Amino acid sequence: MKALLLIDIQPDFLPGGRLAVPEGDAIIPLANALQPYFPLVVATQDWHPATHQSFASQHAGQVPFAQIDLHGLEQVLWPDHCVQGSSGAELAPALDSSRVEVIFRKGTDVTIDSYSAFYDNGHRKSTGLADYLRGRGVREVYVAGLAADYCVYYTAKDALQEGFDTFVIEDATRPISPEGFARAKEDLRQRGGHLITSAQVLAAP
Ligand code: VGL
Ligand code: ZN
Repeated sequence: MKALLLIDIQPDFLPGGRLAVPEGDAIIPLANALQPYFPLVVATQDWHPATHQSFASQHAGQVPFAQIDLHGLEQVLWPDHCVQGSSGAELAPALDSSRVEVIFRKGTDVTIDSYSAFYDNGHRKSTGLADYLRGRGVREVYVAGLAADYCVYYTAKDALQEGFDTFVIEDATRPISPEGFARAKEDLRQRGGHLITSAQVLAAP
């Protein structure tokens, strides 16, 4: 049983959004075309309280994209984004959500960021996604969405660690940093992950 994970396809990560990923909107037609090929589609939302400590605005004298130590973890400081209940935090209106069975929200704890759809960045709290997928008989996880070098990468890494056969659909994601995504892909390959294209999924029997 295969599941498609649609990671953080939200207006704040699209061009014009508060943490825009270059060409992030280009993945939406693919995300829509891919869904009918999967018996289970799960979406995630980055879903931060307005005072989330990953926001540069919460640290005096800091600017977005600086790195700090946050309670013992390396943290990139971001522009305010995906604030709970704001329009930028909704699922992107162009994303077909009719087949999305469940939405997992992450990043809700004010003190810790959560790139992965499975765990916070300290691997302290589970979102319940792994058990949900296992409960549905899922063995193969396909990952698409934003951003390739952050939430898609960390989700794929945890999926591998949780024992799922893991595929990142390369043309259905876009990075914040191309160099960061190149490193992420190398790491995922070394961990046994697969990088594929949407055409390979759409051509499957
Ligand atoms: C993300 C940075 C901060 C992502 C979320 O969805 O990749 N990146 N929050
Ligand atoms: Zn975030």
